[in-house]
Amino acid sequence: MGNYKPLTKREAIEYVKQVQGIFSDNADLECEEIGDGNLNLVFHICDKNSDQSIIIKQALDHVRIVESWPLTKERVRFEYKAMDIQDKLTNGMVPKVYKFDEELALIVMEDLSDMTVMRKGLIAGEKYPHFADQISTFLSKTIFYTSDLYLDPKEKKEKVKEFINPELCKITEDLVFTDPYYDAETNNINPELRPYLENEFWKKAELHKEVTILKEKFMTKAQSLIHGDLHTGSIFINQEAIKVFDAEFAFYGPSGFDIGAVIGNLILNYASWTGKKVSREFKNDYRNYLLETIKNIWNEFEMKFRSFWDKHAHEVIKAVDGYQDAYLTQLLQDSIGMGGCKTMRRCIGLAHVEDLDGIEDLKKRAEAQIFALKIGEAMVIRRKKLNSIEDFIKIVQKITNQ
Ligand code: SR1
Ligand code: MG
Repeated sequence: MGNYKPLTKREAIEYVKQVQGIFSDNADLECEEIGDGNLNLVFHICDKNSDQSIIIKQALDHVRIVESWPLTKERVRFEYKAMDIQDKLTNGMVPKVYKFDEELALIVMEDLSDMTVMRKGLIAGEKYPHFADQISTFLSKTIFYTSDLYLDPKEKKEKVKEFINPELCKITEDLVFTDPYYDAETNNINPELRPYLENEFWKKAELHKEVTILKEKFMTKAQSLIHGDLHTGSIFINQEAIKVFDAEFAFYGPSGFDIGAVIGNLILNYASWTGKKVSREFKNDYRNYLLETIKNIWNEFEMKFRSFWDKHAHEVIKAVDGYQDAYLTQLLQDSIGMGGCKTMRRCIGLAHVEDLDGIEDLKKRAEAQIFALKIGEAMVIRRKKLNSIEDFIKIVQKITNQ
């Protein structure tokens, strides 16, 4: 990466002009830097003559929201390679890639800004009736076909090696599984939440132990090639389709981490309605919609996963009575546990979510955060007793009605 430099808007235009086959010679290009994530530069480049547009995502050599925190630019290679695999397995559920430039640590890709970032859609109270079907397809295909259930063991181990992504994993190990459970310097704490953390949350020894068990699983269980950061801000959506993006955290990890990320982020949105000025009817209806979506995601995931297993798992695996059921029960419990950690980190840790931080009144925000923390805690503590997603839905309903 010898010639690396972060691009300016003008340089981004010059760069894209020399990429063959994107814009015509008479294109009149304009560029905006629209990155609002935690790590990267994102350039939106549009041809005023044709309305054609593309995105350049370029890695910075530090965390964008914490300039003093250096970070490998190599993450773009993991993202590019993971997108390629996800694209092939899911028949295009990721943005199209036009060019990968390792030296400049960038990917030129399809502009999907005519779709909505799902988090924003949920905050606005939008419903997406096909989401459970779409995301369960993405999850079941990427999880099954990159695992030992399907791949040749040697090929699988080569893939694990190819996707060793230690720096990005370390971010997750710290920000998701460690820092939220003590008064870490990196945390970002609503002052109205602090008394609850000091008097109750940080004293929960059982919770801390169970989160640490899940952390060890995250660090050691090379089960499938996972996206690694599959929150609702990593999904473009409209009424017809989804596109999953931002796969820079991809590595071989526990399959439940991606499923849990999706569920945990739906739970964050579920909790956020506590602090909002909406009618009781709207709130109840929208929350029911979110719970129904979670239920359908798991049930549709399970159905698809079982059918891939029945058709394509190794014969020796298929021959073991009861293994499929045991695998799926463990996966459900991992998913809910990991999802609980993803829910809690967004209330206490460095990087928050707009669902909760959009609640301006800090007292009301703390109320919603405590509600999310209680659900997150139950997800971790009670995961081992879950036999179905319906068991989990009942737990959420019970906490809601307390
Ligand atoms: C320092 S990076 C903070 C967070 O942003 C990413 O989206 C990941 O969720 C990461 O934990
Ligand atoms: Mg991201």
